[in-house]
Amino acid sequence: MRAARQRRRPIVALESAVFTHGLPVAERLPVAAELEEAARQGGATSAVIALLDGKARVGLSPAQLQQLVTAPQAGKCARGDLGWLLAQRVVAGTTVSATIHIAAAAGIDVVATGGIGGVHRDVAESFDVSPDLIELTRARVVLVCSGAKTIVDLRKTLEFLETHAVPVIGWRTRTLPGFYVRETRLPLRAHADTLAELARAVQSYRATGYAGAIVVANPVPSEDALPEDEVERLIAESLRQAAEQGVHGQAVTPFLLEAMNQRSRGATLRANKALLRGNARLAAQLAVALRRR
Ligand code: PSU
Ligand code: MN
Repeated sequence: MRAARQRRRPIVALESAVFTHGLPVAERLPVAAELEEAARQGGATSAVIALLDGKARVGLSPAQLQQLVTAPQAGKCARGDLGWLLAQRVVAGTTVSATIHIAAAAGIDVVATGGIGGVHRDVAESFDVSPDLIELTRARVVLVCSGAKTIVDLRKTLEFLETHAVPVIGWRTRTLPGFYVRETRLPLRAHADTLAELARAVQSYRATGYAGAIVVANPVPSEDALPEDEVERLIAESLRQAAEQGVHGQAVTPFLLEAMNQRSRGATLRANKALLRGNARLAAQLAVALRRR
């Protein structure tokens, strides 16, 4: 990472809550290695962002990565937790909101993740809106993702971004991807089919003074995508199971991910890993294209 910076090589920052909370323990190190390799194939150096020993780290050594994924009680750091968790000197994975804040402060232009948080289905009662959406309005990065996490209300999430003038550009798609699903019925107002076109759009946002995030929406690779009705069924069944077992708060997402993975006999995890690799690779290619211009 330091060498890449000194040589001004393209860098892609990676979100780390996926390594502390999003993936089963046995998958974490292998997936981290796969994402590093995907970014390298795309032409960039990857830098995992996480909190270790009271510091916000940008790029981890193999030993630090090991420490992150094996920490028995790793924190999940959103933007609003940052100061507190740093002061506590705990090990924590950073969600999109904290990751893009730290990346922008470090001067990194492109960040990759699986899915952003969003507006929750029960927002009218819960008021649950992910801080990811707020931070996207003010962190100067391009964020490559495959939509939002499956359990949120995608339509409301897209409306929120539109209201706050956060651009969402489809990568070779005209609709918002639905995480495990390639297409939804939610049309996007911008889409790019080539890296040059995408890089040009990013630059024209910057040239007109836009200093927030630009979301690039990259569908899960077709080989590993799931049909929409199947995903809806998996979510409904898993939500019911979570309610029956009284799971709530921060435990809900990991519970649902595991329940869906079991019900789908591994298909959701396969799709999750495939989209993470695809996003790291596209983010790297875009970092290269932005550097060229
Ligand atoms: N997408 C997933 N699973 C996740 C996340 C995204 O499929 O666990 C993580 C990301 O780190 C994202 C965060 O930034 O969830 C949003 O969490 P919340 O809804 O608590 O804001
Ligand atoms: Mn929330």
